[in-house]
Amino acid sequence: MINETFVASDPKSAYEQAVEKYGETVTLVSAKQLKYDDGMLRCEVTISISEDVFMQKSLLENTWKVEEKIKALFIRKGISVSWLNEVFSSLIGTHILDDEALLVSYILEEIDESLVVREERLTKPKVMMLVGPTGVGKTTTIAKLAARYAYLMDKPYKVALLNLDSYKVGAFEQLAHYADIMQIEHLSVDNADAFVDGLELLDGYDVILVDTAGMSPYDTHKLIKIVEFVQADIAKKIEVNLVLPATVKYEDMEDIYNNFSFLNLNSIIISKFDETKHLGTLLNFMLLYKIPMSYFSIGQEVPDDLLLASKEYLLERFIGDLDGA
Ligand SMILES: Nc1nc2c(ncn2[C@@H]2O[C@H](COP(=O)(O)OP(=O)(O)O)[C@@H](O)[C@H]2O)c(=O)[nH]1
Ligand SMILES: [Mg+2]
Repeated sequence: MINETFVASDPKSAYEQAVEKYGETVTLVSAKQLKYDDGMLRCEVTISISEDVFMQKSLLENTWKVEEKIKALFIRKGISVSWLNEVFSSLIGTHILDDEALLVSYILEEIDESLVVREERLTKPKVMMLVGPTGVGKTTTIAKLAARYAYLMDKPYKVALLNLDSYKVGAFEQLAHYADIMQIEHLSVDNADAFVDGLELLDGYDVILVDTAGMSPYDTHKLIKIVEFVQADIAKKIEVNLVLPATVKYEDMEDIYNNFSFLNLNSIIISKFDETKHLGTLLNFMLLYKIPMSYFSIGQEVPDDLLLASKEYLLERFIGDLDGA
């Protein structure tokens, strides 16, 4: 048998605490009233229980504590309760639930497995269109990608830029400026027919990067116009990449995604990694939507601040934030 003492202002409450913890099988050993150092009178009730009951209870309590603590940590960092509940429910009855370190690494592994990365493929000529709201970094990312493909890969690819960003004053100048520096062919078009002609003109190129009008995800008129481009009758397949900033809140990520998803997105390019150290929201979004990530933009510098999307990078940054919690 094992003894345990419960303290309360009166013996009845102390005994009730014991019953609440171990159930009706407790046996009363002693009850005494004592004056504590703070001058207050308190009752100490000692009970005994069988070793089995004691072990069961403390194991359960430890499990519950670890589980709640770790779940709360991930929730606080932006991971959704429903996703966590699913992971935790697959662990019921395992020892992982009562070991903090093991549990954290199990969750991180689950996150790792749920993320999808799109490999960089340049084996066939392609047209890459970047879409997304204004100011997310489309034009800057196009410039980085152009430099990457033209100059920074194992071999130089023939790169051209095509601009559909005719709405914003100065938009073409921004792209043309980069194109001039890199000595890369560039064109600007403002309707679907000119787009088809433009692509034909650029037929011999390995990669044609298409910059689009920055627009509000609620601007249906402009979105419909983009669809005309995407569905234009051309030989090369158009890959549509949504640029999504790591800095926006979850609801905005959903809005942006939902408003562009009808373009049949091939991948997500995540921008502005450098502007936040909290990546839980983004991670949660990627976990729930399971869209392949292709590139990460980690700053304003062209061409340096661009990385191939990697789970390791994302998780490392996330773990850094968890550790800082
Ligand atoms: N900090 C940071 N700024 C960025 C990043 N990507 C783009 N920007 C900046 O965001 C602003 C808008 O970029 P821009 O490419 O014009 O966005 P667009 O409207 O989507 O074409 C510019 O000041 C860029 O320098 C990034 O990854 N990190
Ligand atoms: Mg732009």
